[in-house]
Amino acid sequence: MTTTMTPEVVVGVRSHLDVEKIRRDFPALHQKVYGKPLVYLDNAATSQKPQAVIDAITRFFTIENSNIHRGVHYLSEQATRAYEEARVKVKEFINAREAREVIFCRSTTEGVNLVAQSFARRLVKPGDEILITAMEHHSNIVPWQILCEQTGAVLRVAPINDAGELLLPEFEKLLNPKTRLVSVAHISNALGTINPVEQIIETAHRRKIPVVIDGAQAAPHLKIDVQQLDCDFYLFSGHKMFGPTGIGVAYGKAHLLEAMPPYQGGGDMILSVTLEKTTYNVIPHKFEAGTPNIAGTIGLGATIDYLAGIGMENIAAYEQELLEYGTEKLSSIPGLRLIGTAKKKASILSFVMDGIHPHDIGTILDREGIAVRTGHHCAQPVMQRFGVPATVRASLAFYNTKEEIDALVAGLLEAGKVFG
Ligand code: 7TS
Repeated sequence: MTTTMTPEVVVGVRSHLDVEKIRRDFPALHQKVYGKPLVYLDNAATSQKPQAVIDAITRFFTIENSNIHRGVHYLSEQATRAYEEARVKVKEFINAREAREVIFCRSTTEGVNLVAQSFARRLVKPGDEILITAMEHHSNIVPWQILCEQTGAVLRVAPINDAGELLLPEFEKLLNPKTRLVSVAHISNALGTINPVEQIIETAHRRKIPVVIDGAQAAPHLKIDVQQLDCDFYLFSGHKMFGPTGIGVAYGKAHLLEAMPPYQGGGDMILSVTLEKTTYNVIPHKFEAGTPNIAGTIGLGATIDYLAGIGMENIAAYEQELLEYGTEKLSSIPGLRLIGTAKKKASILSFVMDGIHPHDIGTILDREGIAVRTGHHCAQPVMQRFGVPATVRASLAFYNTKEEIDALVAGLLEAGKVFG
């Protein structure tokens, strides 16, 4: 079956990105694999890093390396300053009200677990409900299942349609006096769907239900404004937005974070400790036990500087152009079916081809130097919803080009010939 649907262009303006110039900032893009130029289309798994970020991390370990918040010596002061400057950069990047609402953690995954254990666990009683959607990544399913096992709460799931869009009326029907919390992805990693998070948040807030947004796939593609969204928590990972691995952000409204118990105990999260009693530090430090990922945090700050220099609106506009182009080209391939055809989509192209297993397609593309992800994308319930064991996923970033999409199409036509 051939799908002819073209996603609506979310940003109507044409982009003005100098993609060739941008590509020069990313050293990993300029290598050959199996003698072919690398075509990196696995950005939803993790993205490549600009030289400015690599340099910031190298500079930290070369010159500033020291622990933070504890030394009076020069290097420790320099490292502390750089670490806390990164927090201010994140605050500005997501337009949080205050820098202390930015908690540095390991990743989106750790952020969801933090919110589940530190915020939600105290809220729920047996029979209470947590509401998610049918398009969540395992990171936004399993921590809630663990919470339900611990507390006797029940996980409810709002359904999606065949295009991979959330059914808002069904979602609203599932909100009831037992609903204690809603947690949804801003953008689905397996389908590309951009969820109407403003509406979701408003609908839940009318019933005084707090909302957690999994922003792992949104932070690299969209301008995030947590004040405008009015979400209670917003979670994302540095490594998917061209920054380092091992560093993530858990944004939370200050009054909620202040009322929450610590997630982990250890150094730096305390004001005073006796063997009888410990007094916890103020936010954000209460949630940053132990020596954090200092280099990663400083690298994330450099990432935000880099992205700000390009402009998230420009990135979004260019990626919509790529998405439109890619959707049209892929739709013309005989036997190819796109999984995820929402009207509002980010630059993720998930698909299956008649008679060819996704892993075989991935292997053939790999030999052409084209990196895609094949499998369930840590979203097995999405695969079950669409009745496929796996998909091939090409996920595009602002350094990708139409020529790279042409290379993907050529690789897929080749796979069709080999297996067809
Ligand atoms: N939420 C979403 C929507 C994601 O796409 C991912 C990772 C996560 C949470 C977890 O992020 P982490 O940084 O904590 O691992 N998604 C993917 C992916 O699509 N392919 O590899 C990882």
